[in-house]
Parts: sequence; C-alpha cells; structure tokens
Amino acid sequence: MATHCYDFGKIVPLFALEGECVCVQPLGNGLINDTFKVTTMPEGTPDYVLQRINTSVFRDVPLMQDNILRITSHIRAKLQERGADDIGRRTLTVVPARDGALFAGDGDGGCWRMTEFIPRTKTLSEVTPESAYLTGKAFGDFQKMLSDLPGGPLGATIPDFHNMSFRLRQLHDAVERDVAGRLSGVRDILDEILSREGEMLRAEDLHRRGLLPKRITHCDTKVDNMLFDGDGSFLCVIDLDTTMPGFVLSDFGDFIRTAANTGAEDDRDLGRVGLDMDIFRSFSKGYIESAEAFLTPVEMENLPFGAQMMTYMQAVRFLTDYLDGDSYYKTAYPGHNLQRTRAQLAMLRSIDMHLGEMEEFIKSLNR
Ligand code: GN1
Ligand code: MG
Repeated sequence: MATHCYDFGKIVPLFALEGECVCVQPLGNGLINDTFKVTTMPEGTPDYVLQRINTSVFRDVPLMQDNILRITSHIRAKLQERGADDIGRRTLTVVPARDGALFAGDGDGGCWRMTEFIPRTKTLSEVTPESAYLTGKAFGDFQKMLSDLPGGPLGATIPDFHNMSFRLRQLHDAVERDVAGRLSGVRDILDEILSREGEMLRAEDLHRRGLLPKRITHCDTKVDNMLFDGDGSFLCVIDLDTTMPGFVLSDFGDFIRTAANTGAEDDRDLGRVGLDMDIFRSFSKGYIESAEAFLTPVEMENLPFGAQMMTYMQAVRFLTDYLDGDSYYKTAYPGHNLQRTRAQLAMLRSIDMHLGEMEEFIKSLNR
C-alpha cells in the first residue's frame, strides 16, 4: 500500500463531496493507483473513494476520466430503462472536483479523482461456482450494455494495453537492457516464455485477418475488481480505467486467470496454483448466456485460448517489470515480480492441461 504521506486536509476539499471528512484510510490492493476511503459525517452522507492516479501509467487523465463518465452514464441510463433498483450500487458514480473537472491536481504534482463509495459490498477471495455464474452473466451484460455507447469509440487510455506483440517487444527490450542485472537468474523462465511467442499472437493474427472484432472491453477483469452484495450476488464492476476497445477474449481470460485460480496471483506455494474447472464451467455458462447474442463463432471457440493468452501476457508483464528493476507494479518484497511470474506460469501449465476439456465444454454450450 501507499507509503507516502499526503495532505488529505488539502486534497479532500478539492472535491464536491457531501458532509464533512472525518477519516481517510487506504483501500483495496491495486497495483497501480493509490486508493483511499474517505469517511464522512453526519450519518447518512455518502462515503467516498479517493484515488491518486498513477500518471506515468495513465498519461492522458482527461481522456480516461471522460471515458469513465461516458461509460457510467450510459450504464446508468440502461439500468434506469430496465427499471433496475439500487442503481447507485450497480455502477460507479463519479464525484467531480469543485471546479467541475473530473479530476484535480494537488499542486504537488499529484492528480486525484473521486467516486462514491458503494456501501455494504465485498470482494471475493473465494469465488464459488454460483458467484462465478452470476459474474459471467453480469460481464456479458456489461459488454452488451456498452455495445451501443454513443459518441464514437472510446479512446485507448493505455495504447496497446493488451497487444501481445507490444508486450513481447517490451520484454525483449528489457532483456536487452538488463538494467537491474537480473537476466542471468531468469534464463529458464525466459526460455519457457519465448518458446511460446508465436502461438500467443493468435488474437492479433485473427484480428488482422478480419476474423476477430474489437469491442468495448474492461481489460482488467480480475476478481478484485468486482463488487458483490452481502449474499454473494454480483453488484458491479469497478476500476474502469482500462475500459477501451479490445478482444472479448481478454476479459474472459483475465477472470479465469484470477478467479478460477486455486491459488493467488503471486502465490509463494506453486503447489496451490491451478485451474478450478468448476469455476471455469460456471463462469462460461453465465457469460455465454448473456453474450451469445453478439459473440461470433470465432470468439466463442477461442475463449479457452483467452485464458491461456491472459495468463501468459501477465507472466510476460511481470517478468518485464522484474528485469526493469520493478518500476511498474507495486511490490511488497524483493523478487515479488519474479514470484508473480512463476505463479502465472504455473497457472498457464494447468490451463494447458485442461485446454481440451475447456474447449469441449464451450462447444457443449454452443446451441
Ligand atoms: C494492474 O492496479 P490493478 O491491480 O487494478 C494492471 C493490470 C494487471 C493487474 C495484475 C493499468 O491492475 O493490467 O492485470 O495489475 N493494471 C494496469 O494484478 O497495468
Ligand atoms: Mg486496474
């Protein structure tokens, strides 16, 4: 978590919040931005989520905030049309700065934004088949709701974010530079990764040949980015920073990579890491139920590949950052990015073993 000291007495009043701030505490475990919960008084006024945006990762904050406002306004309108209840808990509510902007500078180089805190929610460290099914349904629905977003395509907040050839190029550059002198210790892992470069470019190949479309996708569907109600039912997806045009395979795959992992993303015990087929089946069933109306046969049959692709891409990104001296992801201990890489590769091997079974299951859903 953030170790910096921020002057919240100065930062919080930049935003148009209700009530009086009584407490600011670190929130969540994101690897990029610094996130805080702002508690207010009196009882009945909303609490807030305050974030310091990592501007070396998100270089175009106005574009990102504009995207988020467009996405949340559109989803809110759709939910209203459907007569949904509890709309304030089913999508994020952006809180503007007092000057009307969607973010605020603190005068010390920091860039901040705020949303309403959604009360009485939990994130799921232990996903059950039931919650995976509901999450799959909700995710298909999220993509469907955004399919007619007005105002033209969303801008890319991070260009080439899930572009595999770009990520591999970054790895090759990091290997060449070896700035932290760590290359000699990772030769075995690097060889394993590089031996699979070609097969992992399949999505971009299909796209180039006009066979795989880009749609609006979330691009960070890890399970930590989903809020559930007290009873385990899915409420909403958060962290919309990277919602932009991409392949549905990314979103499907990133959920499987994280939620269907019997271990943690950075597990120190690789014996715990592996694919949970029950979670895979439940999520796939829910996802296809709401997404089959728009998914093409090529998208459908490549969903299991999406799980391989995203797990592999995460291994590539963690190893790149390890070689670069840990400059991108927050780390909790020396070698954390290397452990993350190893855990992703263990997950990938487990997905590989189940690939045939996964493909059969997706086929069986394809009515
Ligand atoms: C980062 O900050 P967080 O935890 O939401 C990363 C994702 C990775 C994820 C791995 C902008 O997301 O792409 O999948 O870590 N976000 C960015 O846990 O790079
Ligand atoms: Mg994120």
